[in-house]
Amino acid sequence: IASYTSPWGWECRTEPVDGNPDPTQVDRCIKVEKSISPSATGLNTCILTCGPHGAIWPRPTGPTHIGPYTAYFLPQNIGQVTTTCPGSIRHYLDMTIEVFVDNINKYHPDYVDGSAPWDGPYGPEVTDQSLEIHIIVTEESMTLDYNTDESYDLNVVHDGSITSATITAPTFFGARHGLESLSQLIDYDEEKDSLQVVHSAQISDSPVFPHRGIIVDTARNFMDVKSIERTIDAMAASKLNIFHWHITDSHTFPLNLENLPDMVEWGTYSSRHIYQPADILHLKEYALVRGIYILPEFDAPAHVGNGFQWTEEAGLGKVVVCLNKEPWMQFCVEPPCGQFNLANSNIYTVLSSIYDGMVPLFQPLSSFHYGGDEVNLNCWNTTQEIIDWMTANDYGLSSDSYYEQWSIFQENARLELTEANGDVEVPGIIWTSSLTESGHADQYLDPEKYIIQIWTTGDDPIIGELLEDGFNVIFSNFDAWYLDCGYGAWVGGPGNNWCSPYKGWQTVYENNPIQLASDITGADYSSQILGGEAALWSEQVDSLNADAKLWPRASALAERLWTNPSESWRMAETRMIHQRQRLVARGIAAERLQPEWCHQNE
Ligand code: CP6
Repeated sequence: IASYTSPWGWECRTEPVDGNPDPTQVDRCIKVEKSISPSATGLNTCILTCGPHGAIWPRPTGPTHIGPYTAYFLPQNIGQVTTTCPGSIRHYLDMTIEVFVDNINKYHPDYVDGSAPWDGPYGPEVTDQSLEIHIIVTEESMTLDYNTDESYDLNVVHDGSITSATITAPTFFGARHGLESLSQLIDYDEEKDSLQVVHSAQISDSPVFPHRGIIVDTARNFMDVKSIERTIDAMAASKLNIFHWHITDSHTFPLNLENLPDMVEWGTYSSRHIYQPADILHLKEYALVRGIYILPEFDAPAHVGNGFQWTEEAGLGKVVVCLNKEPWMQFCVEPPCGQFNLANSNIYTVLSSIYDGMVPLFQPLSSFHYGGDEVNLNCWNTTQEIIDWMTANDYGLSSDSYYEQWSIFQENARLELTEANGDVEVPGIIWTSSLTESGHADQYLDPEKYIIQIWTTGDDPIIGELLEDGFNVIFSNFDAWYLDCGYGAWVGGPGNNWCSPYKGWQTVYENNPIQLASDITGADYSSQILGGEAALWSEQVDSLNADAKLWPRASALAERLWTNPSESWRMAETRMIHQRQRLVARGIAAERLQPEWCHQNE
């Protein structure tokens, strides 16, 4: 059972419910006890100052000291804010400071639509206090990629009436994380109807993994722009930095590309289920201000379908085969089936137009996701046009012949994307598939060019093979980091609605990529592990339930990837419960973790 005493005398512990034979398996409560008396000059607040890491999520990785006292202040008494930085990024720092101020206003329980009623009445212990913020950034770059230094130092001091917070970071991204941590040293105080901020803190912090993401699917069901903004807000609250956007699939193509208006004309559920170019540009900027890169995915050569029907009338022939082919189980893992028609060289005309349309919306690209998962050879080798083409070109008809053609498609896709990106090569990401298995990955894929995203379980030997072949990898194990229950919940047919086992935040938290890799290989491949992503496939998700599916479980992922703790989830439980409350304060409908009684019974 987790129990620790902070240096200043707070005892924070979790307790089993009396009499339960297995106390580790029940909902437990957080008891926080005060063992020293409040000082005359400050108030003691365990929630902000409990334990060595206060309420900061994810837990900082460097030396951290958080003092025992807090000072009241009102958001309108944020005094001086200074930024010392290259001129080109001041605009972004200003915007991220605005987000910070909005976030701390949101701690007020009566916050609505951009404002909170700070109406007091307040005594001098509140009104005489102010908060000053100083931010120092040295680098000019606004690009978030695997070389970006996201570290920051945060120093908070108090002189009697002014609490002064100084954030020093090499990059904008580090500074933003520093502000995030500062916002987590602040909370609402019920009794004074005021904010309070920790008196003194010194934090040095930087992430263990550079790739800390969520993959969101908007093809099976549409997510509106507001719900994507909320997802980005919640990611920022946990210092996640990659919004991997699985925009399209065989079901729909909801992205309106100016050079290819036919795609949405044919490929969306309705005219209301479309992302306009302006939506993408808005979200890209919205994410950047919050320290997040939007990683676009165009999944191919499988997982394509609706949207491409226009090509026949346009004289380009059939670009997708097997669309709606039945019985679908023989040709894909989930209906409607659909794969690019290898026999039609116009697939490259269309593919390069898609990339030409996408790149300007998502640029500057730090990386690109090609999908590449779940190709079903049976679709290709039962399609007469493809059989004829394979035969006419002497490619052969064996499985290996099809793998060879698939790998050529992948190489062509990479070349087209690079050309669309002004001949600038970016790291390509692909899902694990039969093309990334031993005997294929080493033959067909260059570890200098591709990062492999692993979605099978953490004990899959493919992980060891890929690492030994020199690939950099991203973990998304479906037994720990798939938060949707997946198509598995319904693909077995009507009446099959299991979601078992449900992955609690503890399961998410305990999934440790470095540990899994070393269990498989017996070696240390941590330098090839870039990080991980939680997946929210959208067969059973839309704008209304995405929040609760993602949060706070994706926050557990965030601490695994930022901190990579060696302690169990038990040591994180107090902070996790507070992080969930923080998400709720910020407007995220995060899932409840325990009864309110547990707080009120303190
Ligand atoms: N869609 C796409 C999916 C899945 C994948 N790719 C998926 C596979 C298995 C489970 C859940 C989702 N729905 N395009 C696999 C990467 Cl359990």
